[in-house]
Amino acid sequence: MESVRVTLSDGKSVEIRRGSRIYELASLLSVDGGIIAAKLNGSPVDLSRAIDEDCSLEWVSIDSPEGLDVLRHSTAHLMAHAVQSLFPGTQVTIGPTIQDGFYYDFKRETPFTPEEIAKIEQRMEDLARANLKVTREEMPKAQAIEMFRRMGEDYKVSIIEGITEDPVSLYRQGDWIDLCRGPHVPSTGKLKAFKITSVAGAYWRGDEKNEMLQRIYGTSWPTKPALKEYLRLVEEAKKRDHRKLGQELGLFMISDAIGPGLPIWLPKGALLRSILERYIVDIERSLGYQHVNTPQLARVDLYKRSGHWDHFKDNMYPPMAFENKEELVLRPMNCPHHIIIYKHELHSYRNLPIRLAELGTMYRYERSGALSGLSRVRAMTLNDAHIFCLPEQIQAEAVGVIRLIQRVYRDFGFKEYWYRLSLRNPKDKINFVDNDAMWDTAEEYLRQALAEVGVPYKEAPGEAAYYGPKIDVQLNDVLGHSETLSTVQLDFYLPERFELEYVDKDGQYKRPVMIHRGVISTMERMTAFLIEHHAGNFPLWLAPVQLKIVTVTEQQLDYAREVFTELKDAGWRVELDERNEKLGYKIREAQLAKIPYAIVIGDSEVQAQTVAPRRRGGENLAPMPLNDFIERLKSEVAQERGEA
Ligand code: TSB
Ligand code: ZN
Repeated sequence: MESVRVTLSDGKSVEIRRGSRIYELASLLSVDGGIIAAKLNGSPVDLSRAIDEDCSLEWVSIDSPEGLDVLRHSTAHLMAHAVQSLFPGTQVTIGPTIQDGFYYDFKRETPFTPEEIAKIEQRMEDLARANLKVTREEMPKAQAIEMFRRMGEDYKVSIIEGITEDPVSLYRQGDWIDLCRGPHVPSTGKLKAFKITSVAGAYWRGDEKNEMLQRIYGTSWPTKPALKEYLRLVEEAKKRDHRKLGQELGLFMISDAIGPGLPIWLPKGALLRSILERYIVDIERSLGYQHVNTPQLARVDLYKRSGHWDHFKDNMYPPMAFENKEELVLRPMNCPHHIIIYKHELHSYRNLPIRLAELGTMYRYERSGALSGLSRVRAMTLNDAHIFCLPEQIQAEAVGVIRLIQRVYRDFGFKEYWYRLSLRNPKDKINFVDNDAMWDTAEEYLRQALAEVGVPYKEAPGEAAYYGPKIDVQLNDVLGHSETLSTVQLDFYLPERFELEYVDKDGQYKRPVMIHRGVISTMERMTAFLIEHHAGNFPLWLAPVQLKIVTVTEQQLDYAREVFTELKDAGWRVELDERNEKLGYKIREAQLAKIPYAIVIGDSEVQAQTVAPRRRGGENLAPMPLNDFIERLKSEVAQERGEA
């Protein structure tokens, strides 16, 4: 018997008969049942793949990211199978996986009705229960084109014509077949917990000039309880969605008249934003940052010199030409502007570090499909700073920024977040500047800083900025998807490009290092996150309207106005509801607006010169003199801000 050697990911190796299937090896080694695919020499393959030569092999379990991808893609096939068996004449196009699920686009004249969707789900259940074997086959490209043409699948024909592979691989389950790279589950019975989540129109190849297709979205999980939990979280996320709450609370809007990704801050949102801005600017001043203001446009040459033009162009708006032919771009980052400020003067080692901060507005081209409310926009203002320092100051500066981030998060009420050390992809010399020694040094500094703060972190190759590695601070949303808010980036590259200098002790000119950092992130992303994190119930210190005074009748308005003025003069953000409406109605409105306190005033409060506060959640506090209430409010803010 001829045998081959398989090296497993734990370093052990086994000999098996040449031509054995991977599932045979799995049962030989009695690896557990949660395996749905494998990686053969690093490439994902089906369990039915034959092992023909010495190789390395890694198991892919159903609940790993790769396993879930296989599961979900197989569920997309199951759905397409169901659709075509129910609605002959419907053509298939593409069906990729997405976060937590998949979709499949179908060519069909009319949209699927809810009844049809229910039927599709039922048919999917039936096909899964039938436990059809899923098999892979290869076919010369020309033959595959011929086959799909005969089947009337024009889109598949055009897809195959567009790929270079020959032969192509196909997957068959029962009487249904699709072009696919795979891998897939061994049989449809592995698909146990799925649901169609929505339907939408989508253009073929995403192009508005093309015909409209019917897209069906679905989700798929290894077990029924996992599916149930996911659906529960989706409902929770919908309630907290910042786009919905932002509208209801009058915080921001997006208008087609102005453009996608260009948010408009309404009065209450603008108020919230200015609270964030003042908060962070005050702290930064106390920490030795100097604030500057620089233009949002600059000569394109500035961005050519910085390397943005080469490495970040996809995110930049094209240059605007002027009468005198000078070309200007909207800045996608603020760094080059701060660098020009640094270069404006000669610096001695004694002046460093120099910390230049700006609420810097910048513009990035983001794909329209990636835009989302305030969390991913095209016009944004970053709580930015660039620290120019000596090499021996790097660690202390980076640690200082991490500590600042921790303080801000505490004040915002964020308890769960994690650190990501974002590294280059060493093989990619295009998206990351080509200088291995520089990257190694910079990465090491950031590791040291993380070690000094003593926090755990995850490494993420390929997530660095083009100019250097970063420590990104990641926050999870309700669905467990993480997003970067704060970032600390170490940069040896831009100082080189712009020939930055300082005069050292020995009188020599030397190169400073730059740390780019954003603490609050962009005002846009932070606001989106704050809304979702607190489900619109902002902490007292952040709430755009903190207090709302409501009277039982108009009789108490004179006293209510006195209370209003006193609170306002003491710096509280307070509103007075002067309308002649029922008390219950006014209180309910204050509650819907998620205002932390309603201050109720009736005859007894006027007589006793007190106020009767009612918390957002419904709890009534005993009436008390206004000054006592103000003291309470102050200590509540102090507690929220960790100052108590
Ligand atoms: C920190 N030059 C650095 C700066 O000095 C910089 O711009 N870094 S960045 O590209 O990572 O952006 C900083 C932060 O802006 C990100 O961490 C992210 O929180 C936020 N951000 C990036 N793109 C968008 C966007 N399209 N919409 C909203 N916020 C964004
Ligand atoms: Zn920067």
